[in-house]
Amino acid sequence: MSTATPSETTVLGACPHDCPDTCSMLFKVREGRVVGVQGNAEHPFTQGRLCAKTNHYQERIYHPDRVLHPLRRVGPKGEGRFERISWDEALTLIGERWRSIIGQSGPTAILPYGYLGTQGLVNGLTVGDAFFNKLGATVSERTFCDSGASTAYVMTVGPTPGMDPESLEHSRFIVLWACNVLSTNAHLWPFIERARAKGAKLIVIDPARTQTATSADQHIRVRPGTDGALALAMIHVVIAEGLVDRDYVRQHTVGYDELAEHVARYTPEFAAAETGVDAGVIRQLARDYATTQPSAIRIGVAIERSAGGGQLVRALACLPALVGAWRRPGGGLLQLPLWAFPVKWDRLHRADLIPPGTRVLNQWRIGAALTGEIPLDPPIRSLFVYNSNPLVVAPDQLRLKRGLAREDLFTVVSEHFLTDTARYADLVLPATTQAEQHDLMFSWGHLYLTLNRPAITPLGEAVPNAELFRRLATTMGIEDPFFHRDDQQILRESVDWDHPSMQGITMEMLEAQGYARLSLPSADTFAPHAEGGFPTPSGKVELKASMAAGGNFVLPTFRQGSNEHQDGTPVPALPTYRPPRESRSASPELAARYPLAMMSPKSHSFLNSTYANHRRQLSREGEQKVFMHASDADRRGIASNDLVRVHNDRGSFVGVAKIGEETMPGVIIAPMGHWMASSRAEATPAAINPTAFADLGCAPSFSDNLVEVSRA
Ligand SMILES: Nc1nc2c(c(=O)[nH]1)N[C@H]1C(S)=C(S)[C@@H](COP(=O)(O)OP(=O)(O)OC[C@H]3O[C@@H](n4cnc5c(=O)[nH]c(N)nc54)[C@H](O)[C@@H]3O)O[C@H]1N2
Ligand SMILES: Nc1nc2c(c(=O)[nH]1)N[C@H]1C(S)=C(S)[C@@H](COP(=O)(O)OP(=O)(O)OC[C@H]3O[C@@H](n4cnc5c(=O)[nH]c(N)nc54)[C@H](O)[C@@H]3O)O[C@H]1N2
Ligand SMILES: [Mo]
Repeated sequence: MSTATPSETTVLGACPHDCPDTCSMLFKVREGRVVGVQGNAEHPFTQGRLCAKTNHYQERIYHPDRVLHPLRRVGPKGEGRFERISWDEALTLIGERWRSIIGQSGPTAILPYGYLGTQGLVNGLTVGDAFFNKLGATVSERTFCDSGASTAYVMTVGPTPGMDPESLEHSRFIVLWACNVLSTNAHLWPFIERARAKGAKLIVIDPARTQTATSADQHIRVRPGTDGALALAMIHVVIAEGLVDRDYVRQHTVGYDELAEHVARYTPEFAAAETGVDAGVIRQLARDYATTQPSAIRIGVAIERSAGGGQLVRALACLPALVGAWRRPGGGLLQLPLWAFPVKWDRLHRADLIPPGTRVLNQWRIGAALTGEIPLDPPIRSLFVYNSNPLVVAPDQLRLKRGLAREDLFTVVSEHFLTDTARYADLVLPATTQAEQHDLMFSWGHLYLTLNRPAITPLGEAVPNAELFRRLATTMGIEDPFFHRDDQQILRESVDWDHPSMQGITMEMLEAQGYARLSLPSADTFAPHAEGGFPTPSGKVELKASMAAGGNFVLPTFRQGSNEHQDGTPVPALPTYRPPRESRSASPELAARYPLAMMSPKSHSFLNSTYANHRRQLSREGEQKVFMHASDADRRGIASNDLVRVHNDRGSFVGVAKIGEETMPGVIIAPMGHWMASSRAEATPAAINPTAFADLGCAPSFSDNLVEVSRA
């Protein structure tokens, strides 16, 4: 803690959010109160800036609607009427209900549901896993985010950090593919700009004309979910025109000959018909990408969200090896630098405690699981939600709402606010914000560990998630000291401090400086695969993937345990185009009824559904928008600012039409994040999103979604 003025102190913190940037955040504290926050100017990635979401983080801490005490429902489910009770009463109630449910139905009748409300190693993704595994609850499979792309990436290049994001500054040709950097990864932008100042060209591939796209040198608009055809046509051109780095391919890849034969069919003309991109543009893109070295591809999480999303990422992971982009700093593929962090995931989630044979339920299926449409024996009798707002982030909203309304379902939600989901709870438990808790953050967008120190004492009776699970362990009579470790102990035991990439990094140094770069070469010299050395079974880039032989699987990072749950679905060993499941070519009958493709990307001012109840962010975002192209709007007699109903067989929601060039013909965009409670007709895009998985890693398929729009 360093003193700024006699009355004001600055506490080194870290942004808690599920975002690649994981900013080093300074809390300004006066008389025990956070009076402001700011980005840490010393942090090489944060560079003194926060974002539209977190610039006023103190407004979240002291928001008048914050839940600060345990609450018990007094009205009907969903109405949101609660009375204050004590922690003792709340825990006693949970203990009684769970013991009775376990006695009658067994522990799998309890379903945990958590995601990334906060991202730290102490209070984040895995905070409840050990407890629920010990209890024997149903295992919640979490494939919300990047599970498909990660599976494809690991199948091709292995779990490598890949490019250092900061080394983008040395790139000469940068492709942002399904990635809205200026909104979702804003602190990467300065590195891109530095590269451009040195002459680099920036290409954005996105159906939407985002701010990122308008800031680029070239914007290539593809129909959602057809990118696989484009990527494979790029490989086709690179090979057909002799632009392959033969030396690199010979030394560091396997399966080249088979790939070359396989992609013969994916001509630019084929891709043009699928994507809507001119064949000449595709040829030029491939040539420039291959010949302007070092070239870099940055993929967004949105890349995976269609039936062929996994195979698309397979193709994209092949490209840098084919053109030798990995040879130099600034070349290669940027996916999740998360792979660089030596986190001891097994010590966090303790999959070893899962009783053999325990059932697994994917989080996308929660609606159908709660309503019984997925037959479960025993049925789910209790739901425990933390770090997540499933009513807004999971698909199948209407079914989930029905499931949550079940009188016999005992639902507990740990939250900052009475979210849509929390309104259906029997008990709501108050959670601390980042200013009130201790944590250590990895990042999935840069190579720094960041420590968050508590700036203030918890408000009201709020507790950090880690404390919540210590209390629950006591309630359920779990005495094993593992479940009663304090935050410092958890924090120390979550990282492999002896790992080479932790050399020179100590807790003391983190406490003094707030962050530390992993012990890796500097971004100016970091070219991890200049000499190959890929962490795949063959040690090479697997253009033909040996891991495909095992069928579809979910990486342990997204599902506790290992790959024993491979479902045997055949996975092509060579990257293969698959059109969107909901498209004219794959489902003509559906496309006749629902001719428009919908995407629901991130909102600029919200973080998923977080901040969608803050006046500042809500007034900036406005109400739910539905972007349409004029050609689609005219045909339907829709004018800008008309209320429109977006619908398909799964459901509907209402939004305000915005007509213009933000989107392309045939595609509508409904940004995600608004709460049901503040939406018209109490529904959001989640009401019509599909529950179908993408081809790899059980990823969502939100960009593979046909709809119709009419005036409301
Ligand atoms: N402001 C803000 N920042 C965030 C978040 C947030 O909610 N708000 N969420 C955080 C999280 S959890 C994540 S996972 C990341 C996500 O980061 P991104 O992946 O960058 O986010 P999205 O907005 O979902 O999608 C990016 C772009 O992909 C486009 N897109 C969608 N489908 C396709 C497709 O099939 N092909 C192509 N070529 N483009 C497509 C969309 O139009 C969108 O402009 O952002 C993180 N950062
Ligand atoms: N339509 C559509 N749906 C999507 C996506 C999309 O692009 N489009 N993106 C998907 C992706 S990539 C992701 S990552 C998921 C995100 O899904 P979630 O991780 O569920 O995201 P949030 O909506 O931010 O919900 C997090 C909740 O946790 C609460 N919270 C914050 N901190 C704490 C804490 O310390 N303790 C507790 N107990 N609670 C806390 C917040 O108040 C918030 O309500 O959504 C997925 N769903
Ligand atoms: Mo995400």
